[in-house]
Amino acid sequence: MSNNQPHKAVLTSAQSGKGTDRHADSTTDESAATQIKRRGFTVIPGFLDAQAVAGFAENYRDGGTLDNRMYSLGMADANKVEAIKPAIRELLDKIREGSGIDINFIGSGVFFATERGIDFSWHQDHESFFMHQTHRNYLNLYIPVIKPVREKTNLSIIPADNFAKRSPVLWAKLEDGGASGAAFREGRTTITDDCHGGVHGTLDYDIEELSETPELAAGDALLLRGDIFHRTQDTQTSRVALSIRMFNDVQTVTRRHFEQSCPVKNAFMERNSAMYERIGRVFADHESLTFRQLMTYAYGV
Ligand SMILES: O=C(O)CCC(=O)C(=O)O
Ligand SMILES: [Fe+2]
Repeated sequence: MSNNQPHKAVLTSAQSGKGTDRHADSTTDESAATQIKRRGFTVIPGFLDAQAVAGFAENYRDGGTLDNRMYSLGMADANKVEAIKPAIRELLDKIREGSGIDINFIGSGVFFATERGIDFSWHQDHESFFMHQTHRNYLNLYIPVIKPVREKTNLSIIPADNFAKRSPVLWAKLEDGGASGAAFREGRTTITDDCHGGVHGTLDYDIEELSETPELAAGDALLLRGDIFHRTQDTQTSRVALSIRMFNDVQTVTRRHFEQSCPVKNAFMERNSAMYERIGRVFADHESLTFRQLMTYAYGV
């Protein structure tokens, strides 16, 4: 997962003219819902006010670390996340109809901090896909809370429409999916399937050519679908982002999917073994169940 590829210059919204800056809505007049559906993301400037930003920044500095040896994530305070849930629900209600994304559960929050070694190359998220088995109805609300420089250390993304326009067949295969990596070497980008092993396909160009980097100030939110490829823009500044995952827990999950494995998935499972062992014990008794049932049986919640 480390970002060992040389980075090409990243297109900013101003350079690309695609309107992904904080005024995207006013310049393109496209609603958040339509943008999520068409492009896979939307930006909400000033989603958190200065006080909430300061509260999460303090929480990061004083807070705990998640027990996951794959990467070091800070843990957000549950009460602080609870306090912003009404605003999140309002946002989800606003996008539900136009995007077709139906979320009924707002999860807990983690912090991605470059000072803790976060520096990810292109990927679709892995662990959420191992757990939920789909990224349909799955969103990442990503909000920098310590952000020294607006144009640096953001999340670079591959908008769905950019991918679909250039490589429609491969994107059709990847849409709603997850647990993929993308690496450019000798003129080709290889997209690996880190759930089943092997590759999903290759691009005969650098995936970087499709990328955009919405520039975020502290408190601005990037709402990103789980199937969208993304990477750390750079690690030149010490940035901390709050990430809250939201999904639909009526989704069915199966033992068959859980048991699919490959070396990359095995590495995740070894380094976050407590969680996968709990989940594995539930699947030992159930061939399929809803995600909500899985959480109830595994954690009693
Ligand atoms: O904060 C970063 O640079 C990476 C974040 C990420 O990969 C995620 O939110 O899934
Ligand atoms: Fe990610």
